Amino acid sequence: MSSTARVVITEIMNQVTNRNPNEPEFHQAVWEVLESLEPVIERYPKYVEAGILERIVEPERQIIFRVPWVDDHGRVQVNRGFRIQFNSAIGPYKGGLRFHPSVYAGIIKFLGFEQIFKNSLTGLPIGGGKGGSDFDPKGKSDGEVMRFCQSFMTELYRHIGADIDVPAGDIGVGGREIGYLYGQYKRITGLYEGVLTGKGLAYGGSLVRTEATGYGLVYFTEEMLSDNGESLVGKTVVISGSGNVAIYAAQKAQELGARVVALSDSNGYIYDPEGIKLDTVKRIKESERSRIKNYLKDHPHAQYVDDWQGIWTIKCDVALPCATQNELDEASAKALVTNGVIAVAEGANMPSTPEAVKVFLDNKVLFGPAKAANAGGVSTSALEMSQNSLRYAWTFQEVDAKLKNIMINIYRNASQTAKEFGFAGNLVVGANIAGFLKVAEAMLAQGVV
Ligand code: NDP
Ligand code: 2IT
Repeated sequence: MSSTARVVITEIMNQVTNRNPNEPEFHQAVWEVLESLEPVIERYPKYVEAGILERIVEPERQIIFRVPWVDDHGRVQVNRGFRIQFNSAIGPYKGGLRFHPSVYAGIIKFLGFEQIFKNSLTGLPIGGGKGGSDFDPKGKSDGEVMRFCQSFMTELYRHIGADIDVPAGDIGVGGREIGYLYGQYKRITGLYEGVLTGKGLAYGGSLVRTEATGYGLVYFTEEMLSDNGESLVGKTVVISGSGNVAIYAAQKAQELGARVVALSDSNGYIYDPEGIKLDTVKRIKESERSRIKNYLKDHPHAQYVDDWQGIWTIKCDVALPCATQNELDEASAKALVTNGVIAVAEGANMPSTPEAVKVFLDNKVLFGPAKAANAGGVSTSALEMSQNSLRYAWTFQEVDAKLKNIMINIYRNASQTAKEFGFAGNLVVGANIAGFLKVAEAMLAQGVV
């Protein structure tokens, strides 16, 4: 690779680390993209001359705010709220809200940065943004969650809008939270508009949005396998997490003929060699909001292991990390390879460490990076926005068919782009370049803004 391109990206990376100290997740996400862009910089010096790289790594706007609320014991609690509006070159800011105690600016920036390229890959007109709070919904009553969401929206409402910035769910934010957030937005502004996605079906939500990230992940995986003469039929699948993404990935994988044998949460994993019974998991996670180990109460033949990372030592053909960032490290990747894994596709955002990704690529494991593989959620969010603008609702079959088509196109675009730039089979490079090119062209056309 030319040393000039390397010098350019190294300089930009140094600026990013100096400007954003102590934000390792953000640095990791930026470096992965910049490294992939070396061949683009060589071929198109115009992007460097127009300062596209310096601009794309700097969020357009970062909002940090106080979120005070009163708990069930009458005590005042204070959390920190974030919304990072990263890039609006190709559409209004779009991306989820994460409520988890680990949230700080570096997490929201890494997620917002990834979202720019993911949203571009969907082919739909959405820019990149992300937000959230260090609020921990675990163990909170519905009343506490409602009061927190109302306080959060009482600040956020002034920064968002159906044509400005459209948040959605992520870790710790599902249908319940979106409902409370929407109610407060409507109450303050008086607007009945598509300002959030992932809404309930009774008030403007889209069919398939709940299932979309998991279904999309599996459509992507099936396309990746089929392009390599394989399919999910009869395959053993391990999925980490047991939240929204993991549950619906498991459901679609089972529908397509795979056997899903494990799921996890942040404490440990369950292994059911007969195949996970999803009705039980849905009851535990969606209704009871309790722990995955309770699966054994209904299915005593299954095993529970109190070590969430141990899930990657289970022998499988396909691994779908669907919990959180950096959950799959080099040792786990090596264990998967030793056990004969043929495909890994990321449902979570940045779940594989850079060392793990290298192990997969070096060993010719089919590897679907998050930006491409988990884009089904935000794609269906964009379809929800379309339906809200039309004041119309498509059927389940219509939305599902569009989602499947989008995922197949993302796979083909990433795969084709990787080939074009001399990295055939490397979907990390392919997805980063394909996502970047559309945003870069839009930024170039719109001048220095
Ligand atoms: P949920 O809150 O529904 O579920 C999160 C799951 O991951 C839970 O099982 C949780 O376990 C586990 N988890 C969370 N943090 C950790 C941790 N630090 N260590 C181990 N396990 C952890 O979130 P989603 O399913 O929506 O999100 C999962 C991933 O998918 C995230 O990376 C998210 O960014 C990504 N994603 C989500 C999309 C969506 O539409 N929802 C779209 C695209 C990507 P526990 O209950 O113990 O915390
Ligand atoms: O990471 C993601 O793409 C999401 N959490 C979904 C974002 C969205 O706007 O639907």
